[in-house]
Amino acid sequence: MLATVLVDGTGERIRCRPPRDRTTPVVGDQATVDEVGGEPTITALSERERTLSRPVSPHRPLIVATHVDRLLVVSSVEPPPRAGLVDRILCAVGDEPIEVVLVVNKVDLPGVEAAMKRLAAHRALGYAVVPVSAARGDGVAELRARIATGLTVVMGHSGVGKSTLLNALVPGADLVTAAVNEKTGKGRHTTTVSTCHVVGGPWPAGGLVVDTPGIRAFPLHGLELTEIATRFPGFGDATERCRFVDCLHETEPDCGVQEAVESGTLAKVRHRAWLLLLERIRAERAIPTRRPPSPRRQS
Ligand SMILES: Nc1nc2c(ncn2[C@@H]2O[C@H](COP(=O)(O)OP(=O)(O)OP(=O)(O)O)[C@@H](O)[C@H]2O)c(=O)[nH]1
Ligand SMILES: [Mg+2]
Ligand SMILES: [Zn+2]
Repeated sequence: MLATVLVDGTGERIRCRPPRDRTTPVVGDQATVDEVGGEPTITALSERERTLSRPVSPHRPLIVATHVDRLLVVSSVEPPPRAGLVDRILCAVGDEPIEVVLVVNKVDLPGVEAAMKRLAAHRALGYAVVPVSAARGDGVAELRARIATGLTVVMGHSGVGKSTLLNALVPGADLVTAAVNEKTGKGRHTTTVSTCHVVGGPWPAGGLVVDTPGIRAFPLHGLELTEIATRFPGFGDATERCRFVDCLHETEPDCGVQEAVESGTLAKVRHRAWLLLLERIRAERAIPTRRPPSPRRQS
């Protein structure tokens, strides 16, 4: 399959043959292109960093893009934001230096306050929560300015209006959109492949923004429970104060996270959100609930 390469300086798009070693180029790869046998061919790809993957398969994460500067996690007033998905995505980002912006679309619909409330705990943790309406235009110009440089990836459930928002941000993007199912209120998984668009001025002065297919499930394959526990947004260095290195912050003694809740430095809702995520991931992976560690025998 040929890959499209944007040429630095001119912004020209050229169709290139993939590298000989059969690496599949992904969005954001920085490619060296040479003429090989009279055809433009990618001869080298720079090392990937700030890579965003969707952990859809236990065997192979699906790379969404690399050299990502910014991630817009899009939710909407209807269907309403799911804080659990936001947490999973944030766990996948881990400590990669990628700016995360939580976008709440469709603020032209009733129920804005309730929708914003669902992300209040994340806002309290310091994440930017940006209300927009792709349909009516609220917040669109501000968001366009925010993504005018660097590589931005747009992710979220089906039907939240990611493609509609991109159409508003990038005149001429012409992405296909579709109404959510009236009965279930869910999206129809209209977007099936990621697409990349230039925004805020011609490349390379402008930015790039990537539309992605709606998320069905975000199972965090490839991450152990303890790793997810360390990455859980808001826990910060509280996890470093746990007595057990494999602490899952449930009922273990001397747990930094439980202590942070007790002392009021960590919101109770965040601990509850963690316990819920843990329970769900255990169910998805068919991992039995761990018994609390037995107390040391007195001698
Ligand atoms: N009221 C309102 N509806 C919107 C807004 N943005 C998008 N929609 C509608 O929401 C529905 C879904 O929009 P899409 O852009 O297809 O959603 P998507 O997130 O790209 O969905 P997938 O491609 O399936 O992941 C469409 O009917 C849009 O018209 C908005 O700001 N307000
Ligand atoms: Mg779409
Ligand atoms: Zn702990």
